[in-house]
Amino acid sequence: MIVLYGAMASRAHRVVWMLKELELPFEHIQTNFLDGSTHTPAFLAVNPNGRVPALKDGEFLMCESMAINLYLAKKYGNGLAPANLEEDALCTQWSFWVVTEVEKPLLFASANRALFKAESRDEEQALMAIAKLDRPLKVLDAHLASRSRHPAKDAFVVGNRFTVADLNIATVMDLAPQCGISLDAWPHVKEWHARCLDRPAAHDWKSVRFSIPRPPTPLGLLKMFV
Ligand SMILES: N[C@@H](CCC(=O)N[C@@H](CS)C(=O)NCC(=O)O)C(=O)O
Repeated sequence: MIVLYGAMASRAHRVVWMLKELELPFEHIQTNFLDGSTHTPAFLAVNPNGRVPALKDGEFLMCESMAINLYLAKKYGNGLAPANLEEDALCTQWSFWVVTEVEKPLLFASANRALFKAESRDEEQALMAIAKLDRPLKVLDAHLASRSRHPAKDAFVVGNRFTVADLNIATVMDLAPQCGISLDAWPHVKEWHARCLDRPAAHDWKSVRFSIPRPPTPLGLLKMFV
């Protein structure tokens, strides 16, 4: 039996997408990270980091959304899994890439555009964060452009099919369309992202709306995003 901890309005939605792609039944424990539920002794026994998502697969317990998705793809297979060692390396590479290069500026921009209450948003900070996205998204844009087969624009990040690499990158970038962050500057990324989000397994996320409180001090803000 698979158990997923974490509400949809959290990084747990990344794993819900993967579980649905793989058509795996699972128990969903909607642990809310905003009300202290991730810091109870019971939850800390599941994930001592006090964060969601966490996953239990039988007796096996793990955390970290990208690693969970790589595990699920490899264990439960189908075309989403890497087909060989080189694809495995590239799926890992792109999963690390998106959380180190894209996630924080995108989250910061999204918070200042939509996730913080209107009176706590700062458009200048949003624009600075969006500017930081240019370097990594140019890299992804050029990568996808080099893989596009004409006339169809059907490029994928690794191999010539949708894999865990596409899913992991696309799900980190989910906040962009929700939070009014245009991908127009990176047309191949925009087209690829829309195509990924069109997959039925990704649809649950479309209806999720949430807000996060802006930390009261600049240090709190730094701790939240850096
Ligand atoms: N790198 C982790 C980050 C997990 C994370 O920060 N989760 C947030 C919710 S989206 C959380 O649980 N925060 C609770 C806290 O920081 O106390 C992952 O990708 O799984």
